[in-house]
Amino acid sequence: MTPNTDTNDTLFARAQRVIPGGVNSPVRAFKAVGGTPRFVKRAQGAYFWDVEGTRYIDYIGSWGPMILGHGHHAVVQAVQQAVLEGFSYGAPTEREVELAEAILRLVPSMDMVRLVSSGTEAAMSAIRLARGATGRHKLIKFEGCYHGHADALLVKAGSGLATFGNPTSAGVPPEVVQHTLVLEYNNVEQLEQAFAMHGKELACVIIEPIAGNMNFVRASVAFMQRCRELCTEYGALLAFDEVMTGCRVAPGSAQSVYARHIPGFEPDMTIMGKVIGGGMPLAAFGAKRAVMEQLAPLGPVYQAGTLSGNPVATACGLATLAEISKPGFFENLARKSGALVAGLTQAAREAGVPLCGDSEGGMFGFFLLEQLPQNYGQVMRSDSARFNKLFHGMLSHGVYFAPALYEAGFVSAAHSDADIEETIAAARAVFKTL
Ligand code: KE4
Repeated sequence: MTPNTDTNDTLFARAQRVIPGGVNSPVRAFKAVGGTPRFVKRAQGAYFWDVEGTRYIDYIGSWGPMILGHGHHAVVQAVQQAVLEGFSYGAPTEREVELAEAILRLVPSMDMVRLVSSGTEAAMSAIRLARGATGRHKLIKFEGCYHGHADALLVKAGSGLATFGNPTSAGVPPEVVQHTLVLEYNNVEQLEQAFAMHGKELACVIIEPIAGNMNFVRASVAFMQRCRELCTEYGALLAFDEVMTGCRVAPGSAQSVYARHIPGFEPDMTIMGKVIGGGMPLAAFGAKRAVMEQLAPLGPVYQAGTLSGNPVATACGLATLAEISKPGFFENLARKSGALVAGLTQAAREAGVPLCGDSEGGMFGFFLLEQLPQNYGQVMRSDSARFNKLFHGMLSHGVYFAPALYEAGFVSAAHSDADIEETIAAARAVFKTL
């Protein structure tokens, strides 16, 4: 076999001839940071190697799923065994029941769950279910939160609370987003006004409880408490999009973090993905039994999928959840994420670079700002040119952060203390060049 002479550049040029932008998901194209994306040849543990043989400490981990690190032996073994039994049946399997039971043990706010193949599909289906279960059409989302690319969710704020959303993407007819109201994250006053105006027409409020699509912005406890109270008062469903935070920030996901501050706190619906599939195409949405039984084949809300509950993906997810459920797993993960953020903050301070960060479990974020932002407008005050220089500086030191300042970072169980220290040492050198 001739040695692969492809470089990242030649592969990117070749890819762009046959795939739009050379990638199968836009953020991978490095458009926000410039330069050439790294084409992954293989990955193991906390690292991946690109086609040129360069090793990177991977803080993306497939945008969250790879919480154990790449190629965990127990997961590889489970997947290898599963494929020997068949790739896909289009018929029910015990493993789907086992995974559903495992998810419900971890996230007890749900009585039932439906498995699907992507976070987009899970969020889209959850919205339809909320609308079908309440008989209402309108929904609230928040600027800066991303819930996949279903038409009704590709929407930016209208001009004020009386006007509903405008499409953020070509190809989305205005009438599709006319029921979607976009509010400012963490803005209690706006939320209360919106409910006063539209509360009885609202099917749901969908929110990223820790917004990883704004890098890392927490909903304040006060804001989350008002979301819960107003949804209850007006009969709207509170839908937690935990595709990113699910089983990533805590075993019980972000909702268990809020329950520490708000006694008895529960959302009405939960949307999950990424970690529960362990890197294979698997996501889920769930709610209390009365809501979930509105779904086909029991109820009038239709939803379906050829590969839903795929036997290989469920094997991958089950093996992953078994590992994260072991004693000490999240304590160790949180310690490493915290050490990384603290080290980056200290290194930046030594170089006179404003940087603040936050972390929860195995998810972290940092901003080239003096203070942690509370909403999208504040996040976008970041100096993008300086961030891009930081990104490429770290890349040249073999550290792979998210190629966009509004994306979160992820630490896996495979990241060692030495990896964290190497990352901080690299940052110390790069901050001096900013
Ligand atoms: P997918 O359809 O990409 O599986 O999931 C959509 C989705 C839904 N909800 C949340 C909170 C999400 O973060 C996502 C997807 N996350 C992005 C990262 N920001 C995936 C990376 C990408 O788009 O390539």
